[in-house]
Amino acid sequence: MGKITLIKDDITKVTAEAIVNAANSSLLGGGGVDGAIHRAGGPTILAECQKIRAHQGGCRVGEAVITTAGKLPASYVIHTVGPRWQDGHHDEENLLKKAYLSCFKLIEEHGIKTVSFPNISTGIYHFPKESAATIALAVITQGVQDNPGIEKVNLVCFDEENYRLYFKLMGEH
Ligand code: AR6
Repeated sequence: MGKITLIKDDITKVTAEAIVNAANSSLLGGGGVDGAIHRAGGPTILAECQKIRAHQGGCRVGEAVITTAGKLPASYVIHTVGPRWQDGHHDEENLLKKAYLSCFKLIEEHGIKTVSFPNISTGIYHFPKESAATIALAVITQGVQDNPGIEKVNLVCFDEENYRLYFKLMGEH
């Protein structure tokens, strides 16, 4: 866990080479962390998202796209789309895993060394937080092991409940 740091903060305030956004398939922004990232980063991020939309028609659940980061303290924003929780029988766990994995694919392709993740799907998409944290930690731990170029991963929790959960689960490793 040496390269993985737990932080309780607003992800737009944390410096890293890449910031992961919990976006939606339209890539046109929204509430939660997506809204915060577009607000803090400024209009260039949305302009790039619109170009991606024109080219490939948005971003499917479980996939990810990359833009620059505008005014954020970062070089890139990786926009991934987590699943909306329905009842647990709509492939939600696998799709959440895929969303994190898609980020690691872009991290590798772009030689990114430091990255901050929010708790994807655990807000407006209502994914149960403990299960989401378990999936996130498993994929992130593996991703860091598989890519020695990664120097630091920030797990940025905004709400107290997620922060406590991650703190507990990371203590168990
Ligand atoms: N910094 C870090 N984490 C944050 C911030 C912030 N500034 N704001 C919220 N969170 P959510 P989702 C946490 O709802 O569930 C958007 O409208 C929040 O506490 O942002 O994946 C998109 O456009 C929660 O733990 O994303 C989609 O339509 C986590 O970020 C939809 O919401 C994720 O909550 C995606 O829903």
